[in-house]
Amino acid sequence: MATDSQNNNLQQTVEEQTTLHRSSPSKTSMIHDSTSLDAKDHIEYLYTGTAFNLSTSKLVTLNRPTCLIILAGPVESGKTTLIINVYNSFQKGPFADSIFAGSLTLSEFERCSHDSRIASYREYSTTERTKVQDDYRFFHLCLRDKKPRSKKRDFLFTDLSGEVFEAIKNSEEECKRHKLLLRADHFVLTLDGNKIADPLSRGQGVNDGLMLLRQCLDSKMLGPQTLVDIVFTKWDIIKAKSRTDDKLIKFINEVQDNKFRPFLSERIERYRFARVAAEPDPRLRSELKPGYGVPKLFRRWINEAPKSRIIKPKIDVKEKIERQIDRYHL
Ligand SMILES: Nc1nc2c(ncn2[C@@H]2O[C@H](COP(=O)(O)OP(=O)(O)O)[C@@H](O)[C@H]2O)c(=O)[nH]1
Ligand SMILES: [Mg+2]
Repeated sequence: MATDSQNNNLQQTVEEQTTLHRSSPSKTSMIHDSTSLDAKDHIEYLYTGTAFNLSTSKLVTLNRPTCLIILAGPVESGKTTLIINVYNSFQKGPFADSIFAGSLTLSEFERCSHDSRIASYREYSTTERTKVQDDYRFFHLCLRDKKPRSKKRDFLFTDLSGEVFEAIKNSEEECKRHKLLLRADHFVLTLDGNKIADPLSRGQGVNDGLMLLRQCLDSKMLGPQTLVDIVFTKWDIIKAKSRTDDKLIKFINEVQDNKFRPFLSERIERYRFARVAAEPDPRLRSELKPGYGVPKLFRRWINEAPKSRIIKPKIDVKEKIERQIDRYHL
């Protein structure tokens, strides 16, 4: 159960992130005035839909069991583009057998996908870089199964800067500071396809990913039950490069079989590999479509849950609550 001071903080942050709108004496409020006494001081909270931070994410996590997906990887490895591609796929209709049922971070999705949307005006698209921030950032998606009368399910996706993971990789102390890791349902390690395509940086690209995973496991911030995905991003670049570099695909297969598998088999119950191209670069004239490999990966996140977590979510709402916002009133 959240303490009083946590509730105070939460209330304050929710208020900071909402637009407090007092209705002006317009026609509408005059109608209210004549029908209801309370309407005189009518206040509406309009949620702004920006990214959640740790406090505001409780708007979702205190409400329903929520699946937390941590996207981890170096700067520019394609973490934000991956989740934006998922959001954009839901704009077109059902995606990976799921239906979009809402999001409390809609304007954040829109803001981040803005660059991709106006790609037609530019030679190629790019996702805005995630800024280094002290607080965590989350995207929220609420989904339903395609089957009729299925329940809504909530998902939070981290949108953290690669610098955070660089620090975690290099320091046990820093790793232990990020308690959020203990709550992960899925830990998704992104390996930058652009770096791996280049013979000069591919070794380092792989080793950085291995070191990050090792640090999280050695520090016991991830446990054997955490579901881990190792994702080779920007597969369009790898494919294009492999036309002239015949060692590249062999290198990637060896990395999977000889580096990740022996290490992870001992420490993790379930891990998988994925190859995705969320936003292929049109200049490469790749045959891969935007979102290549994403549905398969996304299905794992929505269909598989860990047997247990190191930290169990605390949901203890005793009083009867009429409106969601009342949860945050003391
Ligand atoms: N060619 C190519 N570029 C991509 C792909 N996914 C992302 N990018 C680009 O890689 C850069 C970094 O992506 P971003 O998602 O911001 O990385 P993050 O720092 O890990 O969040 C951006 O310019 C993206 O447009 C992809 O599948 N193919
Ligand atoms: Mg980012």
